[in-house]
Amino acid sequence: MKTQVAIIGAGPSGLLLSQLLHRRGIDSVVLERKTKDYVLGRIRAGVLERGLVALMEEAGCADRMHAEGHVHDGTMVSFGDTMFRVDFAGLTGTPVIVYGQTELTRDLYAAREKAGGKIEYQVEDVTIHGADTDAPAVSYTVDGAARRIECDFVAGCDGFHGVSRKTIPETVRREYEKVYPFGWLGVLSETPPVHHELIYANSPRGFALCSMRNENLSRYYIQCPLTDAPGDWSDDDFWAELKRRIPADMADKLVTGPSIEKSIAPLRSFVTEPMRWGRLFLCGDAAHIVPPTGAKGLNTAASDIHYLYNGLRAFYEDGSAQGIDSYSEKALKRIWKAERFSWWFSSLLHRYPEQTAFDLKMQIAELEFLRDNSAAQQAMAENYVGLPY
Ligand code: FAS
Ligand code: PHB
Repeated sequence: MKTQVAIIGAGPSGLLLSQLLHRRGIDSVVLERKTKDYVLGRIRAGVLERGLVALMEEAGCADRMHAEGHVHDGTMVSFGDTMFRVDFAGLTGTPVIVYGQTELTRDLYAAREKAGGKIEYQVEDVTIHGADTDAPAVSYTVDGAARRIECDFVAGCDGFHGVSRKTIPETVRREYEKVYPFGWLGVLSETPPVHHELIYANSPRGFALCSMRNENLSRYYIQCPLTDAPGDWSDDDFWAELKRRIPADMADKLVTGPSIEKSIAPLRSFVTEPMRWGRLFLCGDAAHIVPPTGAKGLNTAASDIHYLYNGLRAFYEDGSAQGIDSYSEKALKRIWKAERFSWWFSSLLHRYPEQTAFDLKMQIAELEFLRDNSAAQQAMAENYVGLPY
Protein backbone atom coordinates (compact mmCIF):
# COMPACT_ATOMS: atom_id res chain seq x y z
CA MET A 1 0.00 0.00 0.00
CA LYS A 2 1.25 3.57 -0.68
CA THR A 3 0.15 6.81 0.93
CA GLN A 4 1.55 10.26 1.45
CA VAL A 5 1.38 10.29 5.28
CA ALA A 6 1.26 7.16 7.45
CA ILE A 7 -0.27 8.07 10.82
CA ILE A 8 0.26 5.79 13.81
CA GLY A 9 -2.51 6.17 16.39
CA ALA A 10 -6.22 6.96 16.03
CA GLY A 11 -6.56 9.12 19.11
CA PRO A 12 -7.40 12.81 18.77
CA SER A 13 -3.95 13.70 17.37
CA GLY A 14 -3.92 11.12 14.59
CA LEU A 15 -7.55 11.61 13.60
CA LEU A 16 -7.32 15.42 13.57
CA LEU A 17 -4.20 15.32 11.42
CA SER A 18 -5.76 12.82 9.00
CA GLN A 19 -8.91 14.90 8.65
CA LEU A 20 -7.06 18.20 8.14
CA LEU A 21 -4.79 16.61 5.49
CA HIS A 22 -7.81 15.10 3.76
CA ARG A 23 -9.41 18.55 3.50
CA ARG A 24 -6.36 19.60 1.44
CA GLY A 25 -6.38 16.45 -0.70
CA ILE A 26 -3.39 14.92 1.07
CA ASP A 27 -3.76 11.16 1.52
CA SER A 28 -3.11 9.35 4.81
CA VAL A 29 -3.63 5.96 6.40
CA VAL A 30 -4.22 5.69 10.16
CA LEU A 31 -3.07 2.62 12.09
CA GLU A 32 -4.70 1.94 15.48
CA ARG A 33 -3.82 -0.95 17.77
CA LYS A 34 -7.17 -0.94 19.62
CA THR A 35 -10.79 -0.95 18.45
CA LYS A 36 -12.71 2.26 17.89
CA ASP A 37 -14.96 1.46 20.86
CA TYR A 38 -11.93 1.00 23.11
CA VAL A 39 -10.53 4.38 22.09
CA LEU A 40 -13.91 6.05 22.67
CA GLY A 41 -14.22 4.30 26.04
CA ARG A 42 -11.26 6.20 27.50
CA ILE A 43 -12.52 9.15 29.60
CA ARG A 44 -9.92 11.91 29.40
CA ALA A 45 -9.81 15.62 28.76
CA GLY A 46 -12.69 18.02 29.06
CA VAL A 47 -11.54 21.57 28.26
CA LEU A 48 -10.78 22.87 24.74
CA GLU A 49 -8.58 25.90 24.13
CA ARG A 50 -9.45 28.43 21.42
CA GLY A 51 -6.76 26.95 19.14
CA LEU A 52 -8.27 23.47 19.20
CA VAL A 53 -11.76 24.92 18.63
CA ALA A 54 -10.42 26.68 15.52
CA LEU A 55 -8.74 23.49 14.27
CA MET A 56 -11.98 21.52 14.66
CA GLU A 57 -13.71 24.26 12.63
CA GLU A 58 -10.97 24.04 9.97
CA ALA A 59 -11.41 20.25 9.93
CA GLY A 60 -15.16 20.67 9.35
CA CYS A 61 -15.89 18.84 12.60
CA ALA A 62 -17.13 21.62 14.88
CA ASP A 63 -20.94 21.50 14.52
CA ARG A 64 -21.70 19.22 17.50
CA MET A 65 -18.97 20.85 19.60
CA HIS A 66 -20.67 24.23 19.15
CA ALA A 67 -24.13 22.74 19.64
CA GLU A 68 -23.37 20.64 22.74
CA GLY A 69 -20.18 22.12 24.15
CA HIS A 70 -20.44 24.64 26.98
CA VAL A 71 -18.69 28.01 26.71
CA HIS A 72 -16.96 28.80 30.00
CA ASP A 73 -15.89 32.41 30.59
CA GLY A 74 -13.96 31.62 33.75
CA THR A 75 -13.14 29.14 36.49
CA MET A 76 -13.29 29.02 40.27
CA VAL A 77 -10.27 28.40 42.50
CA SER A 78 -10.76 27.53 46.16
CA PHE A 79 -8.55 27.04 49.19
CA GLY A 80 -10.24 26.09 52.44
CA ASP A 81 -13.61 27.84 52.40
CA THR A 82 -12.25 30.73 50.30
CA MET A 83 -13.28 30.67 46.64
CA PHE A 84 -12.53 33.19 43.89
CA ARG A 85 -13.10 33.42 40.15
CA VAL A 86 -10.61 33.95 37.34
CA ASP A 87 -12.42 35.71 34.51
CA PHE A 88 -10.95 34.33 31.26
CA ALA A 89 -13.25 36.31 28.96
CA GLY A 90 -12.84 39.56 30.90
CA LEU A 91 -9.05 39.24 31.10
CA THR A 92 -8.26 37.79 27.66
CA GLY A 93 -11.41 38.27 25.58
CA THR A 94 -11.46 34.50 25.10
CA PRO A 95 -13.46 31.69 26.76
CA VAL A 96 -12.80 27.95 26.72
CA ILE A 97 -15.25 25.26 25.61
CA VAL A 98 -16.05 22.34 27.91
CA TYR A 99 -16.59 19.36 25.59
CA GLY A 100 -15.26 15.89 26.39
CA GLN A 101 -12.33 14.44 24.47
CA THR A 102 -14.48 11.37 23.90
CA GLU A 103 -17.04 13.46 21.97
CA LEU A 104 -14.35 15.32 20.04
CA THR A 105 -12.79 11.98 19.05
CA ARG A 106 -16.22 10.64 18.09
CA ASP A 107 -16.72 13.64 15.80
CA LEU A 108 -13.36 13.04 14.15
CA TYR A 109 -14.10 9.33 13.61
CA ALA A 110 -17.43 10.25 12.03
CA ALA A 111 -15.74 12.70 9.65
CA ARG A 112 -13.04 10.23 8.61
CA GLU A 113 -15.61 7.49 8.02
CA LYS A 114 -17.85 9.85 6.03
CA ALA A 115 -14.88 10.78 3.84
CA GLY A 116 -13.91 7.12 3.38
CA GLY A 117 -10.71 7.65 5.35
CA LYS A 118 -8.50 4.59 5.77
CA ILE A 119 -8.23 3.53 9.43
CA GLU A 120 -6.88 0.06 10.23
CA TYR A 121 -7.86 -1.19 13.71
CA GLN A 122 -6.30 -3.81 15.98
CA VAL A 123 -2.98 -3.61 14.18
CA GLU A 124 0.04 -5.24 15.80
CA ASP A 125 3.84 -5.26 15.42
CA VAL A 126 3.90 -1.73 14.02
CA THR A 127 7.46 -0.96 12.92
CA ILE A 128 8.76 2.20 11.28
CA HIS A 129 11.42 1.64 8.60
CA GLY A 130 13.79 4.14 7.00
CA ALA A 131 12.52 7.17 8.91
CA ASP A 132 15.93 8.76 8.27
CA THR A 133 15.62 8.23 4.52
CA ASP A 134 13.45 9.83 1.81
CA ALA A 135 11.44 6.61 1.49
CA PRO A 136 10.11 5.60 4.89
CA ALA A 137 7.71 2.70 5.38
CA VAL A 138 5.59 1.20 8.14
CA SER A 139 5.08 -2.53 8.52
CA TYR A 140 2.42 -4.14 10.73
CA THR A 141 0.14 -7.14 11.01
CA VAL A 142 -3.62 -7.44 11.09
CA ASP A 143 -5.07 -10.83 12.11
CA GLY A 144 -1.60 -12.25 11.60
CA ALA A 145 -1.38 -11.01 7.99
CA ALA A 146 1.73 -8.92 7.28
CA ARG A 147 1.13 -5.49 5.73
CA ARG A 148 3.44 -2.67 4.64
CA ILE A 149 2.81 0.99 3.80
CA GLU A 150 5.27 2.95 1.67
CA CYS A 151 4.90 6.65 2.41
CA ASP A 152 6.50 10.08 2.23
CA PHE A 153 6.15 10.85 5.95
CA VAL A 154 5.25 9.11 9.23
CA ALA A 155 3.29 10.93 11.96
CA GLY A 156 3.80 9.29 15.36
CA CYS A 157 0.48 10.00 17.10
CA ASP A 158 0.61 6.84 19.19
CA GLY A 159 0.67 8.27 22.69
CA PHE A 160 3.09 7.82 25.56
CA HIS A 161 3.32 4.04 25.21
CA GLY A 162 3.58 3.94 21.42
CA VAL A 163 6.43 2.86 19.15
CA SER A 164 7.20 6.18 17.42
CA ARG A 165 9.25 7.91 20.12
CA LYS A 166 11.38 4.79 20.61
CA THR A 167 12.11 4.70 16.87
CA ILE A 168 14.27 7.80 17.33
CA PRO A 169 17.72 6.50 18.39
CA GLU A 170 18.58 6.99 22.06
CA THR A 171 21.74 8.76 20.90
CA VAL A 172 19.50 11.40 19.29
CA ARG A 173 16.74 11.64 21.89
CA ARG A 174 16.85 13.85 25.01
CA GLU A 175 14.11 13.12 27.55
CA TYR A 176 12.96 15.30 30.47
CA GLU A 177 10.63 13.88 33.11
CA LYS A 178 9.08 14.69 36.48
CA VAL A 179 6.87 12.02 38.08
CA TYR A 180 4.42 13.38 40.67
CA PRO A 181 4.04 11.49 43.98
CA PHE A 182 0.25 11.13 43.60
CA GLY A 183 -2.46 10.35 41.06
CA TRP A 184 -5.95 11.59 40.21
CA LEU A 185 -8.94 9.41 41.03
CA GLY A 186 -11.61 10.40 38.51
CA VAL A 187 -15.35 9.67 38.66
CA LEU A 188 -18.00 10.23 35.99
CA SER A 189 -21.57 10.46 37.30
CA GLU A 190 -24.95 11.19 35.72
CA THR A 191 -25.58 14.04 38.14
CA PRO A 192 -25.88 17.82 37.63
CA PRO A 193 -22.58 19.67 38.08
CA VAL A 194 -22.12 21.26 41.51
CA HIS A 195 -21.35 24.63 39.86
CA HIS A 196 -21.78 26.03 36.36
CA GLU A 197 -18.01 26.54 36.07
CA LEU A 198 -15.09 24.32 37.08
CA ILE A 199 -13.79 24.43 40.66
CA TYR A 200 -10.07 23.79 41.24
CA ALA A 201 -9.67 23.14 44.97
CA ASN A 202 -6.61 23.18 47.21
CA SER A 203 -7.41 21.62 50.58
CA PRO A 204 -5.34 20.32 53.51
CA ARG A 205 -6.50 16.84 52.47
CA GLY A 206 -5.34 17.26 48.89
CA PHE A 207 -6.46 18.54 45.49
CA ALA A 208 -9.97 18.19 44.07
CA LEU A 209 -11.52 19.26 40.78
CA CYS A 210 -15.21 19.66 39.98
CA SER A 211 -15.77 19.49 36.24
CA MET A 212 -18.52 18.39 33.89
CA ARG A 213 -19.48 17.12 30.44
CA ASN A 214 -23.05 18.47 30.27
CA GLU A 215 -25.90 19.58 32.52
CA ASN A 216 -26.44 16.01 33.68
CA LEU A 217 -22.99 14.47 33.42
CA SER A 218 -20.34 15.52 35.95
CA ARG A 219 -16.66 14.72 36.14
CA TYR A 220 -14.91 14.91 39.52
CA TYR A 221 -11.33 14.22 40.56
CA ILE A 222 -9.51 13.93 43.88
CA GLN A 223 -5.77 13.61 44.41
CA CYS A 224 -4.97 10.12 45.69
CA PRO A 225 -1.89 8.06 46.65
CA LEU A 226 -0.24 6.20 43.76
CA THR A 227 -0.73 3.01 45.75
CA ASP A 228 -4.53 3.34 45.46
CA ALA A 229 -6.63 1.42 42.94
CA PRO A 230 -10.12 2.47 41.77
CA GLY A 231 -11.58 -0.57 43.55
CA ASP A 232 -10.26 0.77 46.87
CA TRP A 233 -12.79 3.60 46.67
CA SER A 234 -16.53 3.02 47.10
CA ASP A 235 -18.75 5.71 45.61
CA ASP A 236 -19.75 6.80 49.13
CA ASP A 237 -16.11 7.14 50.19
CA PHE A 238 -15.35 9.17 47.06
CA TRP A 239 -18.24 11.59 47.57
CA ALA A 240 -17.45 12.00 51.27
CA GLU A 241 -13.81 12.82 50.47
CA LEU A 242 -14.69 15.22 47.67
CA LYS A 243 -17.04 17.09 50.04
CA ARG A 244 -14.20 17.48 52.56
CA ARG A 245 -12.01 19.15 49.93
CA ILE A 246 -14.36 21.75 48.42
CA PRO A 247 -15.89 24.82 50.15
CA ALA A 248 -18.70 23.92 52.56
CA ASP A 249 -21.39 25.75 50.59
CA MET A 250 -20.42 23.76 47.47
CA ALA A 251 -20.28 20.51 49.44
CA ASP A 252 -23.81 21.18 50.69
CA LYS A 253 -25.02 21.60 47.08
CA LEU A 254 -23.20 18.57 45.67
CA VAL A 255 -25.56 16.04 44.06
CA THR A 256 -24.07 12.57 44.36
CA GLY A 257 -24.96 9.42 42.47
CA PRO A 258 -23.52 6.13 41.21
CA SER A 259 -20.23 6.36 39.32
CA ILE A 260 -20.47 5.23 35.68
CA GLU A 261 -16.70 5.37 35.31
CA LYS A 262 -13.95 5.37 37.93
CA SER A 263 -10.23 5.45 37.10
CA ILE A 264 -6.88 6.60 38.43
CA ALA A 265 -4.43 8.52 36.23
CA PRO A 266 -0.80 8.89 37.27
CA LEU A 267 0.65 12.39 36.85
CA ARG A 268 3.88 13.17 35.07
CA SER A 269 5.57 15.98 33.18
CA PHE A 270 7.50 14.61 30.20
CA VAL A 271 9.06 16.00 27.04
CA THR A 272 11.21 14.31 24.42
CA GLU A 273 13.41 16.34 22.07
CA PRO A 274 13.64 16.51 19.10
CA MET A 275 10.11 15.78 17.86
CA ARG A 276 11.38 15.03 14.38
CA TRP A 277 13.82 12.46 13.04
CA GLY A 278 14.12 12.45 9.27
CA ARG A 279 10.63 11.84 7.92
CA LEU A 280 9.17 10.83 11.32
CA PHE A 281 7.29 13.49 13.29
CA LEU A 282 6.08 12.95 16.89
CA CYS A 283 2.78 14.59 17.91
CA GLY A 284 0.82 14.81 21.16
CA ASP A 285 1.35 12.34 23.96
CA ALA A 286 3.92 10.47 21.87
CA ALA A 287 6.24 13.43 22.53
CA HIS A 288 5.03 15.06 25.75
CA ILE A 289 2.83 14.59 28.80
CA VAL A 290 1.54 17.13 31.32
CA PRO A 291 -0.26 16.70 34.65
CA PRO A 292 -3.94 17.29 33.68
CA THR A 293 -4.27 20.17 36.18
CA GLY A 294 -3.96 22.84 33.50
CA ALA A 295 -6.07 20.96 30.91
CA LYS A 296 -3.14 21.14 28.49
CA GLY A 297 -2.67 17.53 27.35
CA LEU A 298 -5.16 17.41 24.52
CA ASN A 299 -4.67 21.10 23.75
CA THR A 300 -0.92 20.80 23.30
CA ALA A 301 -1.45 17.81 21.02
CA ALA A 302 -3.63 20.17 18.98
CA SER A 303 -0.90 22.78 18.54
CA ASP A 304 1.51 20.06 17.39
CA ILE A 305 -1.04 19.03 14.76
CA HIS A 306 -1.46 22.65 13.69
CA TYR A 307 2.28 23.01 13.06
CA LEU A 308 2.69 19.64 11.34
CA TYR A 309 -0.41 19.98 9.18
CA ASN A 310 0.67 23.39 7.91
CA GLY A 311 4.21 22.15 7.36
CA LEU A 312 2.99 19.19 5.28
CA ARG A 313 0.57 21.41 3.40
CA ALA A 314 3.41 23.77 2.41
CA PHE A 315 5.52 20.78 1.35
CA TYR A 316 2.87 19.35 -0.95
CA GLU A 317 1.29 22.58 -2.18
CA ASP A 318 4.27 24.92 -2.42
CA GLY A 319 7.22 22.53 -2.47
CA SER A 320 8.52 24.26 0.66
CA ALA A 321 10.17 22.23 3.44
CA GLN A 322 10.35 25.26 5.75
CA GLY A 323 7.34 24.19 7.84
CA ILE A 324 8.44 20.61 8.40
CA ASP A 325 12.03 21.70 9.01
CA SER A 326 10.91 24.11 11.76
CA TYR A 327 8.25 21.78 13.21
CA SER A 328 10.17 20.44 16.18
CA GLU A 329 11.59 23.78 17.28
CA LYS A 330 8.25 25.58 16.91
CA ALA A 331 6.22 22.87 18.66
CA LEU A 332 8.67 22.57 21.54
CA LYS A 333 8.65 26.34 22.20
CA ARG A 334 4.90 26.17 22.94
CA ILE A 335 5.09 22.76 24.65
CA TRP A 336 7.59 23.96 27.26
CA LYS A 337 5.32 26.91 28.13
CA ALA A 338 2.41 24.48 28.60
CA GLU A 339 4.66 22.22 30.71
CA ARG A 340 5.55 25.18 32.91
CA PHE A 341 1.94 26.25 33.40
CA SER A 342 0.80 22.69 34.16
CA TRP A 343 3.66 22.23 36.65
CA TRP A 344 2.97 25.62 38.29
CA PHE A 345 -0.79 25.02 38.60
CA SER A 346 -0.15 21.51 39.97
CA SER A 347 2.36 22.89 42.51
CA LEU A 348 -0.19 25.46 43.60
CA LEU A 349 -3.08 23.07 44.22
CA HIS A 350 -1.77 19.70 45.37
CA ARG A 351 -0.41 18.46 48.69
CA TYR A 352 3.09 17.01 48.33
CA PRO A 353 4.42 14.46 50.86
CA GLU A 354 7.68 16.32 51.40
CA GLN A 355 6.05 19.77 51.84
CA THR A 356 7.29 21.64 54.93
CA ALA A 357 5.25 24.14 56.98
CA PHE A 358 7.10 26.89 55.12
CA ASP A 359 6.17 25.33 51.73
CA LEU A 360 2.52 25.34 52.77
CA LYS A 361 2.77 29.00 53.74
CA MET A 362 4.21 29.74 50.28
CA GLN A 363 1.31 27.87 48.62
CA ILE A 364 -1.30 29.87 50.52
CA ALA A 365 0.56 33.14 49.87
CA GLU A 366 0.59 32.35 46.13
CA LEU A 367 -3.14 31.53 46.19
CA GLU A 368 -3.90 34.78 48.02
CA PHE A 369 -1.74 36.71 45.52
CA LEU A 370 -3.65 35.05 42.63
CA ARG A 371 -6.93 35.96 44.36
CA ASP A 372 -5.95 39.59 44.95
CA ASN A 373 -3.80 40.54 41.95
CA SER A 374 -5.19 41.17 38.47
CA ALA A 375 -1.78 40.73 36.80
CA ALA A 376 -1.46 37.30 38.37
CA GLN A 377 -4.95 36.41 37.18
CA GLN A 378 -4.15 37.78 33.71
CA ALA A 379 -1.12 35.50 33.47
CA MET A 380 -3.12 32.47 34.58
CA ALA A 381 -6.00 33.28 32.23
CA GLU A 382 -3.73 33.71 29.20
CA ASN A 383 -2.15 30.32 29.84
CA TYR A 384 -5.43 28.57 30.54
CA VAL A 385 -7.30 29.79 27.41
CA GLY A 386 -4.23 28.87 25.37
CA LEU A 387 -1.11 30.78 24.35
CA PRO A 388 -0.97 31.77 20.66
CA TYR A 389 0.13 29.10 18.15
P1 FAS B 1 -3.66 9.20 22.78
O1 FAS B 1 -2.90 8.42 23.81
O2 FAS B 1 -5.00 9.73 23.10
O3 FAS B 1 -3.86 8.29 21.46
C1 FAS B 1 -2.81 7.46 21.00
C2 FAS B 1 -3.44 6.32 20.22
O4 FAS B 1 -2.39 5.53 19.65
C3 FAS B 1 -4.26 5.40 21.12
O5 FAS B 1 -5.55 5.21 20.58
C4 FAS B 1 -3.45 4.10 21.16
O6 FAS B 1 -4.27 2.96 21.23
C5 FAS B 1 -2.71 4.16 19.82
N1 FAS B 1 -1.45 3.41 19.81
C6 FAS B 1 -0.53 3.32 20.79
N2 FAS B 1 0.49 2.54 20.38
C7 FAS B 1 0.20 2.12 19.11
C8 FAS B 1 0.85 1.29 18.16
N3 FAS B 1 2.03 0.72 18.43
N4 FAS B 1 0.27 1.08 16.97
C9 FAS B 1 -0.93 1.67 16.67
N5 FAS B 1 -1.61 2.46 17.53
C10 FAS B 1 -1.04 2.68 18.73
N6 FAS B 1 -5.66 15.77 29.12
C11 FAS B 1 -6.37 16.82 29.53
O7 FAS B 1 -6.24 17.90 28.94
N7 FAS B 1 -7.23 16.71 30.60
C12 FAS B 1 -7.42 15.50 31.26
O8 FAS B 1 -8.19 15.42 32.21
C13 FAS B 1 -6.70 14.38 30.84
N8 FAS B 1 -6.86 13.17 31.46
C14 FAS B 1 -6.11 12.09 31.05
C15 FAS B 1 -6.21 10.82 31.66
C16 FAS B 1 -5.43 9.73 31.24
C17 FAS B 1 -5.55 8.39 31.93
C18 FAS B 1 -4.50 9.91 30.20
C19 FAS B 1 -3.62 8.76 29.75
C20 FAS B 1 -4.39 11.14 29.57
C21 FAS B 1 -5.20 12.23 29.99
N9 FAS B 1 -5.11 13.49 29.37
C22 FAS B 1 -5.83 14.56 29.76
C23 FAS B 1 -4.25 13.69 28.27
C24 FAS B 1 -4.96 13.17 27.04
O9 FAS B 1 -6.16 13.87 26.86
C25 FAS B 1 -3.98 13.30 25.93
O10 FAS B 1 -3.35 14.56 25.92
C26 FAS B 1 -4.62 13.04 24.57
O11 FAS B 1 -5.26 11.80 24.63
C27 FAS B 1 -3.50 13.09 23.54
O12 FAS B 1 -3.99 12.56 22.39
P2 FAS B 1 -3.05 11.67 21.45
O13 FAS B 1 -1.74 12.38 21.27
O14 FAS B 1 -3.89 11.34 20.28
O15 FAS B 1 -2.69 10.37 22.30
C1 PHB C 1 -12.02 17.23 32.83
O1 PHB C 1 -13.17 17.71 32.74
O2 PHB C 1 -11.80 16.01 32.65
C2 PHB C 1 -10.88 18.13 33.19
C3 PHB C 1 -11.08 19.50 33.19
C4 PHB C 1 -10.01 20.33 33.52
C5 PHB C 1 -8.80 19.78 33.86
C6 PHB C 1 -8.60 18.39 33.85
C7 PHB C 1 -9.66 17.56 33.53
O3 PHB C 1 -7.76 20.59 34.21
